[in-house]
Amino acid sequence: MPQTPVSNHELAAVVDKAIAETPIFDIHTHLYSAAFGDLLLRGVDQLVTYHYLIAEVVRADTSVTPQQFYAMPLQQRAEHIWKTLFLDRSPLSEAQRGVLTTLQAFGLDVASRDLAAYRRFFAALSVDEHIDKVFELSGVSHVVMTNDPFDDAERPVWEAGLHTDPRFLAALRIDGLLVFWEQNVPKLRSWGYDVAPDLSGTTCAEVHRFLRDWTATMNPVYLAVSLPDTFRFPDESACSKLIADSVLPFCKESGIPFALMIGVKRRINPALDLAGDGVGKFDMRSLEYLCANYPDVKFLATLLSRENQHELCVAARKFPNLMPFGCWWFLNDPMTVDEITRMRLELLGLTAIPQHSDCRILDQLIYKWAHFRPLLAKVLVDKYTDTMATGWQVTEDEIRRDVALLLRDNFIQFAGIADRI
Ligand code: FIX
Ligand code: ZN
Repeated sequence: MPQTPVSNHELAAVVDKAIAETPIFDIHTHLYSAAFGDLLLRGVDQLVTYHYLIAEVVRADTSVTPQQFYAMPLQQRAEHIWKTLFLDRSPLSEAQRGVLTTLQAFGLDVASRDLAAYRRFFAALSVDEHIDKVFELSGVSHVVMTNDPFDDAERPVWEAGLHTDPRFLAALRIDGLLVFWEQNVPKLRSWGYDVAPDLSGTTCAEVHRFLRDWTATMNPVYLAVSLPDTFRFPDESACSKLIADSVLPFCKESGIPFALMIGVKRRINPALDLAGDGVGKFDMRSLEYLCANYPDVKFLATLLSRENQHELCVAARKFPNLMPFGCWWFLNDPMTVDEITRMRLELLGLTAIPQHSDCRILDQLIYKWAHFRPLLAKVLVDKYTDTMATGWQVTEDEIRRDVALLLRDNFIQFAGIADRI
């Protein structure tokens, strides 16, 4: 029975319903399954001390230096942020609002401003109850983790085969190879890989073997690296040579995508630690070179600079093996999410991945997606309205199909993991 076309009057409600009912596939987070123990951050004190809020609190109260802040125990840091950013002034920033959206979703009394009561609520949740509740409230079906073999706390969990939760998929993060090569050579050698700092001898073949070994252990849905705005390819750096001689041959051989996250200026203010990173505009020629010269490799890409977004869309129009994703970090704010999502739909149609959460704390899964849904809905209603103005008709099933492409199927198809979901 063919469906009746959606009227302009019905459109917004149909789009909202389709978005609300589509299980989201969150392709980049820093979350961990329960098997990883304390690596999984959760609860209101972690939520309130998110590094985005640390950057905001050191501006708001300069009487407390970053050093003094970081010397505080977690609860005291949370109380300082709660007072400074929520009580002494209204919480209007995206990260501040996110805390409140999350508390509201759990049914807590946000108007009470009672941090102690919020703590009691979260303290009563076991880790399994907490994970289940957050997946339920967030509407997310799967998250992709950020998994680092060089992390001494994480590696033993993999080696013991303890991770089994199918909602948490792995991404093999290789900053330890590409960004911190020289300092990790001793570790690689201690694990039996015959590598040398100058990449001589069997180094590149051994790095290829390392990638195969950790792929066998983690079964990652992609390889990922976060690269500075100054990243260039090809050049004479160890990073470039390892990409050319180990990573790309491995990705071609395995079919596993390579996710490039480019544009961070790490620790422009070292005193802020994780909160001290900045942003810089990247020269797109290197990404265009990679896509053009390695047509058999699938590249996921997210760029940190707002100024790079239009170039990324144009490049994606030229290279089917390039999949833009997310409104990353400093771009995950209503203004830039609207601008970038609209730009992608207008230049790429329904062939990009509009968002990822980058959550570091379990509970953020709720607010990152609760904030994104209405922004996506607004842009989609505008675009369907423009198309329908030509006389084109669209049904509810087609809108559901389109929304599923954006929130899950574009990634599942690009990564070739339909058989795992
Ligand atoms: O490189 C990355 O994965 C970045 O997302 C992180 O380093 C960053 O701290 C972050 O969490 C941004 O949202
Ligand atoms: Zn991240």
